[in-house]
Parts: sequence; structure tokens; C-alpha cells
Amino acid sequence: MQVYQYPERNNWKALLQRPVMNNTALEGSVKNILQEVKQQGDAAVKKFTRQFDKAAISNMVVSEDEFNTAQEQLDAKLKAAILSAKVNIETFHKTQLTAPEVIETMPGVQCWRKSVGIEKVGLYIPGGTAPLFSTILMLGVPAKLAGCKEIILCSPPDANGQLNPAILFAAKAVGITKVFKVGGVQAIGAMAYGTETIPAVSKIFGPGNQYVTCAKQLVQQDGLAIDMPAGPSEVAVYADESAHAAFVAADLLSQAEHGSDSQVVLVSCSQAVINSIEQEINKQVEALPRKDIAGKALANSKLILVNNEAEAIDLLNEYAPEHLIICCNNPMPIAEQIINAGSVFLGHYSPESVGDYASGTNHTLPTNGYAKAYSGVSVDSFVKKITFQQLTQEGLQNISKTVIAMAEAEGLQAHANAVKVRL
Ligand code: HSO
Ligand code: ZN
Repeated sequence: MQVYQYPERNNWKALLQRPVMNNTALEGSVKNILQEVKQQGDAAVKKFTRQFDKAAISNMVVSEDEFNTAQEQLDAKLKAAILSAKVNIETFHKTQLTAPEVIETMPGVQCWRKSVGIEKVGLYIPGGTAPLFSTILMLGVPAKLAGCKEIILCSPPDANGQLNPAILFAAKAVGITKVFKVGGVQAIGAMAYGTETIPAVSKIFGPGNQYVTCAKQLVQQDGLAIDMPAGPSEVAVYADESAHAAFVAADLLSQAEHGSDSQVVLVSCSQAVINSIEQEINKQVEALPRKDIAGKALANSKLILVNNEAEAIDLLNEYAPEHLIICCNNPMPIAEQIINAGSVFLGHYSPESVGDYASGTNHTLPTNGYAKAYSGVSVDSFVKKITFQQLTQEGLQNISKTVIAMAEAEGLQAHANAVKVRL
């Protein structure tokens, strides 16, 4: 792991740069797959599933029998854990629902705003080395609360044409309308353009590899909405002398094990703290089943020594991490100065993994510095906000002078007339 001692402020940007993701090399093949799915529907989806997932699927829709089998197969403890996490996520996200409030801006001029669920949404859940069924809760729960009518899910099948039972159990638990055994670019294309079997949706959510991310960006250019630009996941930890090296090391490793491209950053004002955490990482990593992946991520990780707490805060705000853990006895004064982060974990007993699974907050968060301007997924991500207004005759009278003066000054006489004609 690389240690950076007292980096100069004008070097921060370069130091905190994420590896550039270059999609141009794969864009051509992604475009071709999308095009084929758009033109040939199910036939193309099945062909690419055979080609990439090595699975021959006759019926892409998961049947009731398959859901029941998954329910029977899944360990009772895991089922209970999924349901308990779901309750916390629901409890937290429910508070994001707001009832419309009618505001009278002038006597007789009433305005309000109503949230309306996006009618059809599509969730993508990757397969691969770790099937992230927890993401189904993070996307499905707010989608349901938002009032989305059709919530479909696509996930790549294994070579036997099956999905992981935990994926099916979680999908059933949150009330997904239909689950399809389809993954990769072909899944994004199917949800964007619709096929005979898979309905087109208005917004696509969920993580994925570079191909899936590229496909989401391309269909966005075609007018589809997507959750947010996704990049490899990240955690930054700020640790002072009160930090427990073993806790911090475990937190850094929990993010490093996601992928060899994961980003792990430690910031401290103490070289001794950095040394002891580094030692602890080297010890703990050895025992991890995913130690090869974590090891690669650690090779790109940064241990940064800064002069003081204020400088640490500035550096962390410049980095804008997806997750920030503040390992201090008194984290609140620091937390209040954080202006760029996806999700913040305070004190010695708030590991990122509780937020990843079960505390209630969402784990679909902005990476790659997007936390400077983007928020994580919430109920808001699944609604549109429509404004309404109604004026009485008196209200129109009250506002008429203002509108007429402005319309005439913009040279838009018809706008002014629409008021005048009513008075
Ligand atoms: N830490 C991931 C979310 C996740 N962790 C899912 C475990 N499962 C987002 O960066
Ligand atoms: Zn995680």
C-alpha cells in the first residue's frame, strides 16, 4: 500500500483521481448488441444469453414454481435476515414520502407539487462472483414505496439457466412484478426497447460491469432515464488516535473485497495510526476467501498522512467518497463539515457493512467523485414531481399586472393576452 506524506494541496486532485474508465473500446460491441436486441427482440436476447452466459433459456420469465423452490432451498436464517433488513430499509425510506402541500403564493393563487411513481422501472442485478441480492432490497423497497406500478428485474442465469435462490427470495419479498433470467447488455437493451417477453421501462437502475454501465449510458442517449453514472465502489476512512486498528482494517478490506478496481483511502494525522492499520490490513487480508481481489484493490489504495484535522476534512471533501467512515470518539463536529460524500458512518461502531445490508440507508450511492453533485438512490429516484396550480378569478386579477408586464417586456404578446382575455 502506498503511503503519501503531507501531500501539497495543489497535488490533491491528481492524488485523488480515480482510474479513468475508458468505454470507447467496448462501445462498438455494446452498440451492436443493443441494436440487435432492439430489432430482433427475444431471439437476440436468447442468442446472447447462449453466447455470454452459456445458458439455453426457453422461458426467460421466472415461474411461480421456481420462486417456490428458491423459498424452500434458502436457509431459514438467511430468509429471516433478508426480511429483517427489508423492514429497516422500509422504515427509513418511508419517511422520504411527502404529501403534497398546497401553498398560496398570493391570495387566490394556489400551487402544489405531487410525487408520482414512475410507472415502469427496471432493476438490473449482476450475477458473477458475488450475487448482490441486497441490492434488490435497496432498489425494490423505494420503488414499491414510490408507487411504481411495474417493477421488473433482470439478472444473468448460471450455466444451468438458474438464478441464485437469494435473488428470487428477495425479489418476491419486495414485490417485484416479474423476474427475467437475462443479464448483461442484452438485459439493458431489452428493458430499454422492450421485447415480446420483456416490457420496456422508463428508468433503469442497478450496478453492473463495464459493459452494463456502457449499455446504460448508451440507452440514456436514446432518451431513457438511468439511476446514476456508476463506477467501482469506494470507501474513505478518517482515523485519529482513538481508532481501533483492527476495526479500520476490516472496514477498508470490506470495500476492497468488492472488486480489484475498488477504491480504498485512509486519511489520518498520525503516522503511528497509519502504520498500525497497515499492519492489521496485512494480517487480516490473509484470512479472506477473496484475498486475491482485495489484494489487487489494496495495491491501488492510498494511505494519506495530513497535517491536521481541518486539512483532512478538506481533502475528504475534495475526494467526495461514496462512503466515509469517521473513526473518532467525537465524530459529530467533523461530520458537520462534510459536504461531499454519498453516505457517512460515525464513530467506532458503525461499519460500512451495516449500511450495505441492513441499517436502513440505501447502498446505491454516487462513486467517482459524483458525490459532489449527486445523491444516493432514495424514494425520490423512483418518482417524478408534478406541479399543479389553480387560480381563482380574483387570484388572476392579483397576479395579472406582474405577468402582463413581464410578457410584454419579453415581446410575447400572446402570453399577455392569455391573462387579459380572462379579466
Ligand atoms: N458496498 C456496495 C454495496 C454492497 N455491499 C452490496 C455488499 N453488498 C456499494 O458500494
Ligand atoms: Zn459493500
